[in-house]
Amino acid sequence: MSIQKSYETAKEIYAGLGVDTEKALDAMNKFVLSVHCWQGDDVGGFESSGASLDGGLAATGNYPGKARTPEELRKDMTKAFEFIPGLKKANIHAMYLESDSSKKVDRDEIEPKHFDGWVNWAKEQKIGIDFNPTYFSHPKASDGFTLSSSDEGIRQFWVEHTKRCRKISEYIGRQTGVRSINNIWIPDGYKDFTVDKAGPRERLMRSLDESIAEMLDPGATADAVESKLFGIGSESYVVGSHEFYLCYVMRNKNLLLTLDAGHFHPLETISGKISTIMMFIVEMLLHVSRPVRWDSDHVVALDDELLAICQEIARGGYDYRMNVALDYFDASINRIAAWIIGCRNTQKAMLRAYLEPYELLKKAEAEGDLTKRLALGEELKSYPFNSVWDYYCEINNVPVREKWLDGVEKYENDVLSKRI
Ligand code: RNT
Ligand code: ZN
Repeated sequence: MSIQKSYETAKEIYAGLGVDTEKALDAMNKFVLSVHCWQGDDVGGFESSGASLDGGLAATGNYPGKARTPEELRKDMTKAFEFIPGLKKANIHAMYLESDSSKKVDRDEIEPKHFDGWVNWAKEQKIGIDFNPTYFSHPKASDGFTLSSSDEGIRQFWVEHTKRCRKISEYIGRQTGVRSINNIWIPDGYKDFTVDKAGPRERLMRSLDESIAEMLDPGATADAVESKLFGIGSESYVVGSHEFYLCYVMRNKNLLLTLDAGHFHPLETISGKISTIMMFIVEMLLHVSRPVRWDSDHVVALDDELLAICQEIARGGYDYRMNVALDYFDASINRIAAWIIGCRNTQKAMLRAYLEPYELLKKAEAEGDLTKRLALGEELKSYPFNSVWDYYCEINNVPVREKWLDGVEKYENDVLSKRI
């Protein structure tokens, strides 16, 4: 059966529950996914400092063909984008700067011009760019403390970095015409029993206050803060905890709160937090990731938690108050495929969420018909969502089902395998 025909059938079946598939497709046309550049080079960056990945992060695997230069990374992302439908942004880090000077540009020296390569590429791609200061893989982060450091010189160094990143994000937003979110995540914490838990948090608060004091163009940039429960080497105490940033955002209403799916207790889900937090804050950023036993940053799979996250977004009707980014890095498989799988899964989950007969389910729940709520919810799982997804891919001119894999294999043979 043709894709068009099976879509028409699916449309009819969903209409039986009062679901308008065209409306779901319209919603998908507005859904923007921020794609993290760091999947393409195992969070390496281009500072040529020789520093290896730290800050409690680890990319495992040694699949050949990782991007070694900004050109290669952008080329790889462009390739991945060929197979990902819908609106996209690119999410980059300060460590992905480009400088033509022979002298190394340190983190407290970076300027907007160091990101013109990305800006020009984004203009070609007609996409926006999100930004992240980089507080890891640097000698001044080697003792595990940055914005909360008790060494005043080091603390100031990272405050300066943060200020510069905010300006860069504003510049990017103005250049691309799409607001750029500047997401702040620091690795600060202790491996073992910590006595003074307040001190580092007081310093982090001071550093953030200093960093965000200058009001920037809200049309071009916004700041987000990302918490974490633990990292490798900070198992016992993390300065920037969920409670810390939750409270900080409550006090600084123009900040976004970032929830990373891998940054909580393994049995704790971010889907369960969204409806509460969105009642109290203006805007949220999600880092969609897949923790396996720990914050392992596995490629996002179409699993129950991803569906639950997307359902919360669709049910909440948050529109422009919710921003969705991906955050994972798997070096054990083809990196282009890793991007495509995670992106397409997130979009599939979003489409499935938009195809939910929310009003019907809500009504059953409100009327106390919990049998119907469960029955419908379960039957929905075998509704022909796939026909709508295939159709969505087709009208967006990207390969349907696994056909994208051929394109990735070709790229691996022609391009990636030559990188030795
Ligand atoms: C780390 C955070 C952070 C990073 C990226 C590279 O645990 O999730 O978002 O993964 O900034
Ligand atoms: Zn994250």
